[in-house]
Amino acid sequence: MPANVSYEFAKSREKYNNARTLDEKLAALREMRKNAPGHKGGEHVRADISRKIKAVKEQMAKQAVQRKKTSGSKSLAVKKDGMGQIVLVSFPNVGKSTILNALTNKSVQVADYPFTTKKPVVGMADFEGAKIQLVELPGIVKGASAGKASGTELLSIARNADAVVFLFSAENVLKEWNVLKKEFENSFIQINKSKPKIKVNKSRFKGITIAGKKFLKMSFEKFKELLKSEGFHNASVVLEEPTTKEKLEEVLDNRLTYKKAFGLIIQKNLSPKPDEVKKVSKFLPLTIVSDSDEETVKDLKQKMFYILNKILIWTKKPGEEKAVEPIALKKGSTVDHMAQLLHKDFADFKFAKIWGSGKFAGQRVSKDYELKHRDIVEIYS
Ligand SMILES: Nc1nc2c(ncn2[C@@H]2O[C@H](COP(=O)(O)OP(=O)(O)OP(=O)(O)O)[C@@H](O)[C@H]2O)c(=O)[nH]1
Ligand SMILES: [Mg+2]
Repeated sequence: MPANVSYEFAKSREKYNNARTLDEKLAALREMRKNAPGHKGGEHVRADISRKIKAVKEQMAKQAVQRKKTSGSKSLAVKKDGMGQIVLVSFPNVGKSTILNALTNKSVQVADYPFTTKKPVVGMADFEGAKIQLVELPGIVKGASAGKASGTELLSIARNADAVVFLFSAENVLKEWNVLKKEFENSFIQINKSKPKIKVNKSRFKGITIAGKKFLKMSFEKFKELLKSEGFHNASVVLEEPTTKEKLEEVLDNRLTYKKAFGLIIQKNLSPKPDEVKKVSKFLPLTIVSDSDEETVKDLKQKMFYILNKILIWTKKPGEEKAVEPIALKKGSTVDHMAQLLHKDFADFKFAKIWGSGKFAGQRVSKDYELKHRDIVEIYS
């Protein structure tokens, strides 16, 4: 029987099982250690956590050595920079370079023929003093996911990005979307879909445990069978939404990745057909662009910032002006998250003062205060 563990422990274990990097793993393990059952029966749990921490640290050391050896080797992903990476995706000759140039200080060649851009091009767009990284991918065509026109490489860059902006020719919105949609689906990139709130984690305890059983929309026997067929003989499962067979299969398919996206209809001569716009906007919010003027640029940056799901915060020292450059945090971050990110010396700070979202300027707030976009924060350690 599994040991009786707290909700906090289960949550941190879930973080551990979902951690993608060694850093994330280590952080989650430390949290698990904090929340581990303190009673005598919890001894083996605590010992196991310690073993895992040791192993992760060893892996980190190995990786550091490996990185040194292989630095310089090519990767398909474009190295991330700024607060988030957004890929510009379209058929050839739609208007990606025009948008990239308008939003960044790039001057990529723009021309009225397909495949003007032959390699991914990176530019940084300024947003309120922070930077959004834009990557123009060379045109994507039908068959890209099977390798046509370097499609596999291009789609793997999209896969690694934080969000996607699709561009469409006004006269062919629906046709182009149908092709791009298919190529992304074939590459297991889910556009504007949310990952089901179902967590399946391998467990070192025997059997299958389930939290949130009221959400199970199939027999427990079927459920176990499906898990076993995917190699989960011992697992702990947390359900936070109605769980059908299809949803569970989706969660067990680790090829899938989820991206937020919006679409731009580039209007040159013809206007888009309203029925096509209506159909495509079921999948993507769409905006018509006919000119890269100042107002359009401002609006596009705002939309890009919005899909990155971040907030910008400025730090400040007592009696001084706010910092020039903001820091970007995930929406929903607290003062504590910010302090952890800034410096280890701030890890045990006493309190903070907030200008912006507080009730009044310089309001004293606690560690778990949720920051809002454009807040200015002073930390007292
Ligand atoms: N009228 C008008 N023409 C545009 C607009 N955006 C792009 N174009 C024209 O469309 C053509 C292609 O533009 P690019 O920006 O090179 O398109 P691209 O998607 O980068 O093209 P490839 O790199 O070849 O895939 C050029 O002739 C542009 O001048 C726009 O907003 N309005
Ligand atoms: Mg181009």
